[in-house]
Amino acid sequence: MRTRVLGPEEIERFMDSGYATVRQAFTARQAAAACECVWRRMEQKAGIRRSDPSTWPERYDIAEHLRNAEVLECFTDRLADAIGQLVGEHNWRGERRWGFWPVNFSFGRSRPYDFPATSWHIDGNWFRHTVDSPKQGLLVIGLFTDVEPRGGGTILSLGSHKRTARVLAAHPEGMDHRDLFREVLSVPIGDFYEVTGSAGDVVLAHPFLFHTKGMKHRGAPRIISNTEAGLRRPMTLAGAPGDEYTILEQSIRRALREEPAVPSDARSCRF
Ligand SMILES: O=C(O)CCC(=O)C(=O)O
Repeated sequence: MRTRVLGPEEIERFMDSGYATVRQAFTARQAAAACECVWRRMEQKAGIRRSDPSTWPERYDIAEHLRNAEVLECFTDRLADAIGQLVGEHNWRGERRWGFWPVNFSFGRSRPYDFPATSWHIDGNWFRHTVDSPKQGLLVIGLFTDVEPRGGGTILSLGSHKRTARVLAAHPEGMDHRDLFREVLSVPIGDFYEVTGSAGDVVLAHPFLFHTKGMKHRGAPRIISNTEAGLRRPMTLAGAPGDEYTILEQSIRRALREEPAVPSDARSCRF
């Protein structure tokens, strides 16, 4: 019998908090080989040299997919299985690619460490957002370097996917991403969580989960890749009796049924 990558605890974390982690979805050796390609590309595009910290900006985004074999190899069968578990293996479009690449060298190092109140968003500025949209599927965050606490990890607002689901359900005509951000963030968000882990870990985040870049006070440059796991068709959220729902669909159905919870340490945030 085939073993599933995500156990019940991770599935429940995805439904309730909005993310599940696949530890060592690829190896540290594979991650290091992919990082060589990232450094080469940063040098070609922006003159950023690994050997010369004076060329390092606070942050740099390679806004493209990298097609090198070393990079593609990091999209392993194990990762594909975990994605299939959440969105349904036949629903996922199956595109195994990495990009884009937010590299955090020292963002916010001159200020005291805190969770930023700005740049909060969900991904997808290229489509109109609806509660059943197939475009994003998941936010896939691949860690290509180790990320220690305060080491520049992405900050998630746990549970915010539920509020996004409610806002989108109230707008069946769909929303432009900026209108969506404004409406979701018109109330304080909280339950902030910093993504840390080892090179090769992958966080599978809910497509509706608000996140932002974290400050970086420690460690070597942090390299991640953000990609999506687009779906073949819109999600089914209100099917016929007896229909089966994917975990992603179940999470949205649950969010729409539940009473909204007040997040802890909530604060006003914006895009
Ligand atoms: O750099 C990060 O950790 C987050 C980046 C991000 O969310 C984005 O650029 O969409």
